[in-house]
Amino acid sequence: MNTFQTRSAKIISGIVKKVSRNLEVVVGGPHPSALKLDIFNYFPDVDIVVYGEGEETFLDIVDGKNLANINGICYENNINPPRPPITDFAYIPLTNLDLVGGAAGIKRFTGASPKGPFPSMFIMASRGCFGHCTFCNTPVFWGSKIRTRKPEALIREIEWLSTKYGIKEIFFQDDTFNANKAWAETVLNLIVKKKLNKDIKYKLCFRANKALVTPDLLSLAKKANVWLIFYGVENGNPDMLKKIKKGIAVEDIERAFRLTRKAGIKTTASFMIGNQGETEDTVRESISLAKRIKPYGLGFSIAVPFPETELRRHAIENGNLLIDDYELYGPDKVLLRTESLTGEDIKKLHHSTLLIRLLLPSCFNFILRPKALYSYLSLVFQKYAKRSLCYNKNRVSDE
Ligand code: B12
Ligand code: SF4
Repeated sequence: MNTFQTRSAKIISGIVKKVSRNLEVVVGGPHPSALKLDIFNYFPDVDIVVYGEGEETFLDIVDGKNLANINGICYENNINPPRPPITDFAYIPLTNLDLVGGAAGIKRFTGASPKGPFPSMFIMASRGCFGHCTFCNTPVFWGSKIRTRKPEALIREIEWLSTKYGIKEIFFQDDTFNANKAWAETVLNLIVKKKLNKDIKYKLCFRANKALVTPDLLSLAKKANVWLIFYGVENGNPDMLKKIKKGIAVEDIERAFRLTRKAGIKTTASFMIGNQGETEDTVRESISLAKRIKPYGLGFSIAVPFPETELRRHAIENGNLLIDDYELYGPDKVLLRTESLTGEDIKKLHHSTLLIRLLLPSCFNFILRPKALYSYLSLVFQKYAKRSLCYNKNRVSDE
């Protein structure tokens, strides 16, 4: 479970226990991994927390091993020692997609936005990120050491997805595909060599660092049929980028977008609003940067104080945490204020960015899809709408 799934996970664990008190409820994922024993205070029906990577730990649990001897779990009042990070991914089998209905089941999933060719599927090719962004859960969970899978194994996975399930788009959902540039080049070169660039398109996430985004890498990505690259931009103000420890300068961002466009690859820019230190002016600078870099897709999300992040600690220390109860967390919820912005200010600024998205010429193609148009317009005018389209407590219980 992630943090936004707190309420649904609580409901589901309650249902399990209603079926039988003898069923063990195990939770894992980014949220329980951060909270560890604290999970038991929120979830009366959870028996075991798996923290960190779950592959080996969960096997030990279902094999019935004595809980005291299983690393990487919390139970009752105990936090067992952590499990060392997995370094050899070879023994992890491919996901059994037949369990979700095979090719027909995959077609029910329409792919992550911005949408490309269909059917679309994910591959996680590496784990970890060397970044230290204050708002991010990745350094907390996966650590800073990047562990990459073998390029040959990735090629086998792509071939399998293509031949068995007819996949036309693959989204490498690694946090930072170009963190290890040499490895990224090997993977892309192999895709070209094995002609897996003919019928399949790719999208991936890059960091905008000058050393990592080079014309050579981008032209290789284009050759491999990468059609879209996501960049975490976060803010257009240089001091804010330093405060959130992004490790990237505004010039690096502008350069990365310019080079990517020049290589013929589309871009998506993710910005944030409401990190500590944010002011109305810094939001304006973000909007100005968004216009300058002309992304194909653009997102402004409201900062979320995930557990164990520096953002959350800082907000608590400075009395800026507005909502503590994780059950109330969700996208588009204002959970923090800053020294100079109230929650209401942040909400208004966020609304103004939604309008900017509609007006950005480079986003027209992306936005002028009926579904996107409907959701953007609903959000922009939500304060006039009878029922908010935002994720909220009532909506979850309706579902
Ligand atoms: C890809 C991705 C997405 C994709 C997911 C597509 C998909 N169907 O797989 C999309 C784009 C849709 C997405 C959406 C969101 N995401 Co996301 N996403 C990721 C990303 C980059 C990779 C996830 C992944 O597959 N990891 C690989 C697998 C192997 O790891 P895993 O899922 O964590 O599982 C391992 C362990 O956690 C554990 N485990 C997990 N579950 C369980 C359960 C049990 C029982 C056990 C024993 C173990 C266990 O074992 C697994 C194997 O080791 C992560 C960042 C990251 N690097 O992990 C963020 C991340 C998970 N996302 C995050 C967030 C916040 C979101 C959104 C809420 C964003 C938003 N504002 O809307 C939404 C939530 C969607 C939802 N339904 O709730 C945060 C979660 C932080 C938190 N504390 O909650 C992360 C960590 C990003 C970050 N850096 O902060 N996301
Ligand atoms: S670069 Fe991305 S994944 Fe890495 S720490 Fe920063 S936000 Fe997280």
